[in-house]
Amino acid sequence: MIKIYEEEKDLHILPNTELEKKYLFKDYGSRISDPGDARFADANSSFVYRFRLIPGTEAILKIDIDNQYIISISHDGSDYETLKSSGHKGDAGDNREELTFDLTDFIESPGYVYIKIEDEIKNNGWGGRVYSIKLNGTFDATPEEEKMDMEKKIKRRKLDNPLVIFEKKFKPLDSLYVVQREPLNNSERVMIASLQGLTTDESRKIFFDHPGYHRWLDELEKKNIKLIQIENPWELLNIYKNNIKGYILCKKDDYNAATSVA
Ligand SMILES: [Ca+2]
Repeated sequence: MIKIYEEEKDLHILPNTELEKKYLFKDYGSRISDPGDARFADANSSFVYRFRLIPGTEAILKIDIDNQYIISISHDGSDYETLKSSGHKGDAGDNREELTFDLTDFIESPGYVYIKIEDEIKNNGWGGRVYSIKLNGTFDATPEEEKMDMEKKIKRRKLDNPLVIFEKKFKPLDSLYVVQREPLNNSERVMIASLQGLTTDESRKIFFDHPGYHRWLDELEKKNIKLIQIENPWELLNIYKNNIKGYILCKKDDYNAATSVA
């Protein structure tokens, strides 16, 4: 059982503060501007903020920024897509503005959002300069260790099959015992159905044949599955005796209860 810790937050991050340290995930050579009120990335430098939000909740990001910037976003810190490029070719920050981005549809499990700032034109200074980051949303406050366990579980599950959590491997089918359903009385039918349940892990299984099911047999024969006709259903008890640990004797009308108990 994984518990999700949620925390409503209206974050307001200013560069070069303790609060910023908490969310500044990677700093590849960015600098603090002279009055100390902004962080900028010139040439090939960049910086990345990381947040953990709850998927399916609303999240609004506001970035106060100027100069030549590219703002990009990622789920995992490696594949980024551009949120906005400044298109600014000039120098001094005459293009400063607070940009707003709705991240609601972007957040997906396990909830990480990476925001990267870099220089749009690498060879002329005046790289992207951030004055503040605001993020209003529902944050995932799950302790880091639990969060990592959860990610591992999700990754493992994705590797196998995104839809399968528990998987049972069956032996491939090579042949079938075919029992005609019509001649059997109810008790015999219950016995055969129970045997079918006990032999799901065998490579030779039991098929209950009646007119509506013939086409399945035709298909199986095409796939070279050997069909073995069984005249006397009691033979099967002998064949599969090693699969049977006991039996429940029931009256004619009690077999629903009896099979539940079994
Ligand atoms: Ca530049």
